[in-house]
Amino acid sequence: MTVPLEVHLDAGDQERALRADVVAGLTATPKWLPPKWFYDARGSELFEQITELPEYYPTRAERAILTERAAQIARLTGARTLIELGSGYSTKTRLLLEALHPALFVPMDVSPTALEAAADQIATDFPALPVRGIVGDITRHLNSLPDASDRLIAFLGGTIGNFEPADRARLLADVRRVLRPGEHLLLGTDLVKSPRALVPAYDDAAGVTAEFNKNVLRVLNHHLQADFDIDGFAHVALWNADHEWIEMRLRARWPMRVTIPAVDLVVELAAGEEIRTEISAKFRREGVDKELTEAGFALDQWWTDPEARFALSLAHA
Ligand code: AVJ
Repeated sequence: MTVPLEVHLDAGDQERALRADVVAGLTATPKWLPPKWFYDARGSELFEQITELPEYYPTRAERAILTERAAQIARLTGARTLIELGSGYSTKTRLLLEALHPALFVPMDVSPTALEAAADQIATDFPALPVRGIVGDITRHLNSLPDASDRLIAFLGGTIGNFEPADRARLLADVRRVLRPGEHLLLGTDLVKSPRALVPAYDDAAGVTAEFNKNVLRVLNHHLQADFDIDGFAHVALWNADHEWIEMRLRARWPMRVTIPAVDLVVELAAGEEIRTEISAKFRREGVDKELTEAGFALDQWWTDPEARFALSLAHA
């Protein structure tokens, strides 16, 4: 079954945003690129592979919590509309759909390929469920979410951790603003733990995360006619203990001059110089509670998996 997608991000829009980010990030010191550009068709597929790696525990831990709590979430929220932000392939969402039996499902993602696959599969498996897939950027298009009643917004996977604290505060406040008092947010957050467990989750033995990280350079080569030598970069994952986040970087193995014709830019990299491509913040209960409260939410429930690796928070507006 094919579900028509609502597109709030046309190709031109995306290219403009990519160009602006590339110019800002690659002319800065140190250099950086935002993680949302990982997720073209290949990047979304690589991320799906990551979720099945032995080292990458967050997806399994979150699924375990959802399996245990889905019925309770349905009872506590009484939600009739399920909105999922950064939905990707929506694999864990099925657990919520089965428990909630909502009148409407609204997945929103920047990746049209992942969204299309998810929306079509869910429409096939839940034939009575109206699905309204929205191709959009959660930092810009929350206003296009439907004004239905009794909404639950799910923001799963720990994707909130990809945003720096100030951007997180803005995003959570924006999510709060689209909800009416009494509507709910279900937020997935990865938790602070030993770097011995954290670092391998972002630097797996099979090298899938390394490929995922380097994929951002392929995206730049493809969309901006850049000439990054992909093999000239090494994948780096490290634990930043001060900020309590994982950082992924791409380290130039030798000096490079990269031309990016679409933005009329030449980027010089010294041997060993790094481009930061992602932060993935890890959380503690007090911090999540504080950030939710500051955004205007009230935390109702805090659930973790048995090993306390990952948490799901249920909050209301
Ligand atoms: C999809 C953003 C939750 O930060 O763990 C996985 C992305 N990056 N491996 C994460 C990711 C490297 C992932 N999120």
